[in-house]
Amino acid sequence: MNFEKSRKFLKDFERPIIVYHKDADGVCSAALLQEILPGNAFPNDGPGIQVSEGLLETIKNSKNVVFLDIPVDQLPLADEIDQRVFILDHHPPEKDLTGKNILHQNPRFENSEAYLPASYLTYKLLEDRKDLAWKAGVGVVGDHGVKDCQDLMETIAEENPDIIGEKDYTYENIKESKLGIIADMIEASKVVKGLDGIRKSQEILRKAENPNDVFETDLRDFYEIYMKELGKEENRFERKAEYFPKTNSYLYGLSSNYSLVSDLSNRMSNKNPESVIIIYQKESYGMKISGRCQSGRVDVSDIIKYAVEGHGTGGGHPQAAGGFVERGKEGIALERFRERLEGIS
Ligand SMILES: [Mn+2]
Repeated sequence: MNFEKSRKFLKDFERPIIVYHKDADGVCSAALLQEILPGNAFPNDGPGIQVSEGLLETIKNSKNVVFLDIPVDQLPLADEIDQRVFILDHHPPEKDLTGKNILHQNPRFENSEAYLPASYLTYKLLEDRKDLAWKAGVGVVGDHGVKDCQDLMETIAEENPDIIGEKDYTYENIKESKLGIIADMIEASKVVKGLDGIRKSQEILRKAENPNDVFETDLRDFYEIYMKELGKEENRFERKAEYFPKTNSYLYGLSSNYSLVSDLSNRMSNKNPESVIIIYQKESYGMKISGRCQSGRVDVSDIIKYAVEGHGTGGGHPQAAGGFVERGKEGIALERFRERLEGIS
């Protein structure tokens, strides 16, 4: 990726609108970019990767726009905006939007296998700010990107040795370190407070001068609520999940009011890497689904697509996928899951 080209392109950007993905990687990339380019940052506030009508208006009224960690090429809004736009993303791209007014950077244009989270890329864009490596590290661990970002982990170990722990920088080790806890704190802010939580996280990460600044904030309270809730659901899962021995699979409906489908499926899947884990949560507007099978023994993306067909959307990776079913069709999807997990078809 050509960072020099990006720096040049951004040179005449003045107080841009920065739109970042509503997760730890997005939050941290925006906080890092604000170090060199002050501007108002907004999380994408539509479903999934989309933005609301209101935010779209704000975007259109700004001279310069930056998108961080958002695959803009997969959104209809690419045709709607004609100001200068900088996109820094790492999701598998569908097309390169680079044109007269747009610079679209994604390491996958050159290497489709690259897994370099947006906060790692933003850190590289800054140049020589080793003191900020930890902020990039938070985004990287939040996005499960530790493996390909070893150089960043080494810099963090030099700058803030107490937050990274073991010398062996695997995802599992980093996840347990203070760095991993900060990433979980951001996730917790979203689970407990929704978009307002993400906005709060972004403000805190922007202002924090060192990792300890983050621990003494409201995020800590969100984290405590989140961990307690997740623990409760974990216990309930052990007692109540439907088990399908033939396929070594679990199907479980959350009782929490917090949106924990993907966090609980990650957690249960870490404990049972060989099992298929399907977690669902009924909401007033439909049902959210998250599936995992870490060993890759079964393609969960395929199972979810089958279960939601005709009544929702679903997909992702073979080992980790998600989906959504329209209100009123939850029962149909659950029956299809049971049919598949029982191993009949
Ligand atoms: Mn990301």
